[in-house]
Amino acid sequence: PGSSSNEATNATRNYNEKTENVRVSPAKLGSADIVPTLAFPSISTADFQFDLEKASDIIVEKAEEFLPKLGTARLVLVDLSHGSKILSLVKAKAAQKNIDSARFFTFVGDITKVRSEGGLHCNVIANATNWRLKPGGGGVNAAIFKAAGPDLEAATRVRANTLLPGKAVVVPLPSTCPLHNAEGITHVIHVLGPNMNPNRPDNLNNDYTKGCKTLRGAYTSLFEGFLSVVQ
Ligand code: AR6
Repeated sequence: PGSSSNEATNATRNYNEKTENVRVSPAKLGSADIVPTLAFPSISTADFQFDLEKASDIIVEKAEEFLPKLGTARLVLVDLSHGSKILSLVKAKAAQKNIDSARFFTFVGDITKVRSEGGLHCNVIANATNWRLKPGGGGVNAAIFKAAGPDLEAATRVRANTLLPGKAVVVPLPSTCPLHNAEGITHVIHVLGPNMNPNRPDNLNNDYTKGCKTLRGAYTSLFEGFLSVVQ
């Protein structure tokens, strides 16, 4: 087996045995060996204060729906710490449904450094953004715009200036972008999730009927966007 299957085995081990992430030297990963992989954060569950139980049901439901359409491509939910509640909920629910843990798994680390620091090559990453698609603001949006440098803002503007809740926009990264040349990320998919935080725009006032519909829409748009990159 080539190095990409070692990588998959390591990541699966991480999923199954709850061990620390196993590192694979990026130098060992030739681009021909790479399995198309989307790393995505849990949309709306931190700054936007969306309920974790409901969000984890939706993540698992949508992953299960899209895996058969994605060929060999993988979906990886990423969060910063081993104590992440959303990662444990999703792990447990995915295991209950017998979803293939080599193609859908969780990963602990900074989404802007999954290859260089985590040894997992993801060619596409998702961003939980804001309606203006602007850098900063905190959370994963600030981290991704910072790591990508000004190239990402410019590339985003070519595609869209604003985003509606429940929608996603696929942005190809120029090869000069540090996320592209240092991490091997060719596309960022910005996603706007539903907001339950009264201090942020478009607060849904705890309306989880609307909120769940919008979060489902957000993951549908995200995974369709990834599918369009993979095909
Ligand atoms: N790597 C991986 N996961 C991360 C990282 C990172 N570097 N940083 C945060 N997370 P959030 P939201 C996880 O708040 O709830 C922004 O300011 C985090 O632990 O980033 O959709 C935007 O501009 C959580 O699991 O996004 C919007 O205004 C997940 O990423 C607003 O926040 C999402 O947390 C969007 O809020």
